[in-house]
Amino acid sequence: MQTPLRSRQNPLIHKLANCIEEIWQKYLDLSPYLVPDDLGYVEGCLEGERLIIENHCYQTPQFRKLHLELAQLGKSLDILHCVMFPNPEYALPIFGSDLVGGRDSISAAIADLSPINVDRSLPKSYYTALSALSKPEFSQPRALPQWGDIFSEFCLFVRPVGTQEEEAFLTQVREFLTLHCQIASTTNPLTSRLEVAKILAGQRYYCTRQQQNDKTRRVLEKSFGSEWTERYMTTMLFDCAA
Ligand code: BLA
Repeated sequence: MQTPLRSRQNPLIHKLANCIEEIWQKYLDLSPYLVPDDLGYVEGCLEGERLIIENHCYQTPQFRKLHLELAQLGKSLDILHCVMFPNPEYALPIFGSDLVGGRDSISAAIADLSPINVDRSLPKSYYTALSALSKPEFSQPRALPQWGDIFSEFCLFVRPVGTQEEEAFLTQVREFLTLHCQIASTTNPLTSRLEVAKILAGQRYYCTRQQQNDKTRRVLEKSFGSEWTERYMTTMLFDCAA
């Protein structure tokens, strides 16, 4: 068997991948999530370098899909992508994280608990818990792109410089994830169909915004072409619940 992709990736990606899975296993009641046959492990190479993608998916009572994706483009680019899609019966924010970089350093590290209700505010329990976290300083904060209006005021988006900032990023994501899993596990489902419809609309908006990330699209298109990429971005990365 091949060695797992993460052991050949940037060390921060390897650590965050392990951290995410540990927290999921510790706090949530995981069951398997069936990934379409041809999308669990994919390799593509149209022009230039080879892109390898490894998908890890689960579901739980509160989350219709927990998605951790690891990807590697040639020797130059390592990627971690993670999204936790709540079941629409639960008024929970969407946890998302993306790490992008080379073997030696990470250029983009982002993590957020993104609100999906109409007024784009987080549930009070989240707001209180997130406000109580210490806010580490990073020397190179990054500005959100235009489509980034989905992110919360607690969104962390930086280029982490050096091991200390990398550890600070990891710690912050661990705290986001821990409080998210703890709050989600004690949240009751909605009973009103109207409320559920509103959640679905919010999740759909989140997905359409994420699908506008041209940087992701370009990497995928180079190895797999535009048709495959469109299918992948709308069914695997950011599929909107029906
Ligand atoms: C940025 N995402 C990027 C970049 C690349 C990718 C190459 C540019 C890195 C940089 O600016 O330094 C590529 N990301 C990918 C690919 C996949 C991926 C190919 O996940 C999957 C196979 N993106 C997400 C999620 C979030 C996210 C869940 O998938 C946030 C929760 C955010 N990625 C995100 C943002 C940027 C980014 C905000 C910066 C975009 C910009 O500056 O224009």
